[in-house]
Amino acid sequence: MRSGIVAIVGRPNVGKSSLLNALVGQKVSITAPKPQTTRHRIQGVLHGDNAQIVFVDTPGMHRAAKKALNKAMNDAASNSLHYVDLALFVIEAGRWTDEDEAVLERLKSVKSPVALVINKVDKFSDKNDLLPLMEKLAPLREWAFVMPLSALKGANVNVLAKQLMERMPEGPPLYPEGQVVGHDLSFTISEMVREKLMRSLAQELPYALTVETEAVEREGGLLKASAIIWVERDGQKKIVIGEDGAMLKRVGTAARRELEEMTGGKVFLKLWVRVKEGWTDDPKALSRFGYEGG
Ligand SMILES: Nc1nc2c(ncn2[C@@H]2O[C@H](COP(=O)(O)OP(=O)(O)OP(=O)(O)O)[C@@H](O)[C@H]2O)c(=O)[nH]1
Ligand SMILES: [Mg+2]
Repeated sequence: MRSGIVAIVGRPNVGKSSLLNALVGQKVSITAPKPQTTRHRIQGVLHGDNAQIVFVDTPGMHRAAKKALNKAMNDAASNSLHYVDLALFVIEAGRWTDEDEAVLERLKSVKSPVALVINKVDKFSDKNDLLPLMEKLAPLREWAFVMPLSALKGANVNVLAKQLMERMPEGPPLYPEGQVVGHDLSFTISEMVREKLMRSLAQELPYALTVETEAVEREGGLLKASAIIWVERDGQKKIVIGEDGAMLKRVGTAARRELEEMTGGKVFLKLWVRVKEGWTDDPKALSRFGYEGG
């Protein structure tokens, strides 16, 4: 039996969470077209015949670390690199930015092997167009391997999984058989609501909110949950609620539907919006909301 831990790191929006979900075959980590979607370390487990891999999805490492929340996110990503058997450095095909460069720099102090994953290759119909970037990156450090793939289309994801399984050290499974998700239902509910908010709200507003699941209880086949959407200002609260509550209703319905699909049963989800001024830069509030190092 082989088992190990693989961290998935990179700048925001390159598709790290999409890759985790593709690797383990179910949605463990939320995704959105906006950068800085993931805010915590998220574990998802791949069970093979003779191997188990615990993947750790991480927040995109970013520069504008002005607020305590940004620092907590960058720390969560950075801290995931201790004690891993391998790190996957994910970049986007055809795009190399200063933020990628900064992640590469951060990886210099990592002792475990690092593999380069070039995601979103589906955006290139002619795969020869990928070669210049691959040639540029190959000599930048020693790579365990270089793997072009598409997390979205599933291209090469199984090849990556196989490569990784062969590289894991011998050892007993870290998770019980069949368990794919590393976190509890409360966290899943908060994240699902936050994903729908990330996808529905324009511009900066998603960065001013967090979701806290207040209560979860099962009543027969029914799952009853309530969650608070915390924002920083009254004006933001109005936008999240929307005209006649339309936005909140849309977000709640979308989150409920997906939770029902996930649990296979009926879900009742109640959402509230509250204001906590300056929570994104307040270590005490961050700690209460479950952020790294808060
Ligand atoms: N075309 C294409 N889009 C992709 C692929 N993988 C991810 N995406 C899209 O890229 C966007 C970002 O994906 P995420 O998985 O949320 O990216 P992330 O790296 O986890 O982002 P952060 O959590 O913000 O750091 C989403 O709109 C995805 O649908 C891919 O292989 N091809
Ligand atoms: Mg993510």
